[in-house]
Amino acid sequence: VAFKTLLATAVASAALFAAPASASTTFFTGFDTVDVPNGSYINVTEIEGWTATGVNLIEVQNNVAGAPFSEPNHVELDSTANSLMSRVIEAGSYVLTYYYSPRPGQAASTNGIAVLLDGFKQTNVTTNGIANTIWVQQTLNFSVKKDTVLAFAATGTSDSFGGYIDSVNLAAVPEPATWAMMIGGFGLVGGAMRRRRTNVAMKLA
Ligand SMILES: [Ca+2]
Ligand SMILES: [Ca+2]
Repeated sequence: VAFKTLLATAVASAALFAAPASASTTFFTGFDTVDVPNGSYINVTEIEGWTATGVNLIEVQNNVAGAPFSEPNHVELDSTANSLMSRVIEAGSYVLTYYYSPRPGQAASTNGIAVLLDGFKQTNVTTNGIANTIWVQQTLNFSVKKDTVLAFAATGTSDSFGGYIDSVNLAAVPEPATWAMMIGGFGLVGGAMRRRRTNVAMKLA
């Protein structure tokens, strides 16, 4: 194998590492860029790329009924009634992580938060609230083949008391085809390097 071929293969492998073959959406939203007075809350139609769908808004709380996961704010989706916030993501394979807490002092029957893809429920989490927030990380792995609406929605009793979310992160993972190409690329480089070492060893002998 010519060194130029080796180099080209190595560069191709590096390029695959740097940029997955297909476009994909990544973001982090901690809901901390909106000014909310400490000990208070506001209802908004949009925050950090998320948009409220329907008449019910997104409630942004700053230490008004429990502490956030990341200071100073977190979101409650049962604002005045069960609400939903969404955004469009590109085709790709993803790992979605977010922190969930029940609202302190409220029952599991009113604290649900669901994740939806194009309106189809993927997961739903709810627990009983205690004296303060109990933040637990949630993880969802999924793949979508086209532009898709990713949404969080309040579930359970619609009564202005609901589950909380904070520190939402969407990361892209390489498609299986990309992995196969990367592994193939490394195999070529590794094989060529082994052959080259063998040649050097033979010359030395
Ligand atoms: Ca936060
Ligand atoms: Ca509720």
